[in-house]
Amino acid sequence: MPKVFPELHSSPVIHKLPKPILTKDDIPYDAALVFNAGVIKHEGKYLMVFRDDYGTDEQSFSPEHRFKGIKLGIAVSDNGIDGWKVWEKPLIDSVDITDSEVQRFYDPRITKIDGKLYLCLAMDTGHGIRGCVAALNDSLDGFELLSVSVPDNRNMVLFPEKIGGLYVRLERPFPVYGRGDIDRFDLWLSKSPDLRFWGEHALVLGVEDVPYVNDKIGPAAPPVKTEKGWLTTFHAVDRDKSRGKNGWEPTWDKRYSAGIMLLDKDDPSKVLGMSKMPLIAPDLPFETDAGFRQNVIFPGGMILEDSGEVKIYYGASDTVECVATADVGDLLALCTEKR
Ligand code: M1P
Repeated sequence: MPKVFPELHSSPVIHKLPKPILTKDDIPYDAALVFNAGVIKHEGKYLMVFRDDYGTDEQSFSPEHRFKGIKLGIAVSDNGIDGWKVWEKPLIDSVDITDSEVQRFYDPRITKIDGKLYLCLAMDTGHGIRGCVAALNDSLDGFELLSVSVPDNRNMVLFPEKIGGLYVRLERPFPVYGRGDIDRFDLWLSKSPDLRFWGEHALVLGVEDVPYVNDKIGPAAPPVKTEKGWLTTFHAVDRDKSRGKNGWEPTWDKRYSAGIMLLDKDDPSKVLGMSKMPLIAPDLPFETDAGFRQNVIFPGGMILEDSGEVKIYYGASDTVECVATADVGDLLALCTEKR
């Protein structure tokens, strides 16, 4: 495993907005932590599905409170940056889940395929963490689960079109045996004829392939198509001595940054190139020194504008939702440069 880099910085090609774009103060119902959103362009607006999580104290994590009131909410903006209007009613509230096996849905990612909106969700259950693919209702007030993986798997993202006649997703199973004594989770791909049955599983990127990671990686935002191939972010975790606090606990040894790579247009299990250093690292004060769980950058949405600007949406410190921008040419250059 690579040595740990004491400091990581965002790439110079990244322009972070200096303040979060959505926080609990913007939510018209009870909210504590608003983060890890999926974002897409839809009907001329920007549509965000965000996670609104636990309270911030130890009692909220106790077995009797832990999964209560965890919601997925919807927000819409004209420009994808500000003026987010949050819907009065969440898309789902964990208190309304009727299946006693299911505890909560979280970390939504959203993709449009052939004009239809799909969500990928993590689902905590009584028997492990499962990855879901779901069809969002046209009225955006509910979803139908199309497939639910076996445990443990999460961080799924769908490609926005079929490739070679099949739907494709990236995902992050969690192997607990055979990969050493810390997490060591890798990024995988599966294919499906109908979004229900998944197969042809292939390893895309191993944790040891990323020079600034010593713990785990996982898919982040759904890939975007460019003339050179599929551009996609991933979250990348390195562990060291304490890096700030984790909720009410004084220490937290993980740091989450975002990497970027380019996948082959016709065979996205093939990595054509990858930036050797992080694309986005925690480096603003509210990312490093504040928030519920410090030093966490967790992208869930990426939009390529006609102008070549790329908007990357990310949760910071498991507390707020943020956006950064970059030029698509610069992102491609990062993935192909030889350094
Ligand atoms: O707290 C950081 C992140 O931890 C988990 O991410 P993963 O196990 O995929 O690396 C998730 O709970 C995620 O929501 C959270 O932001």
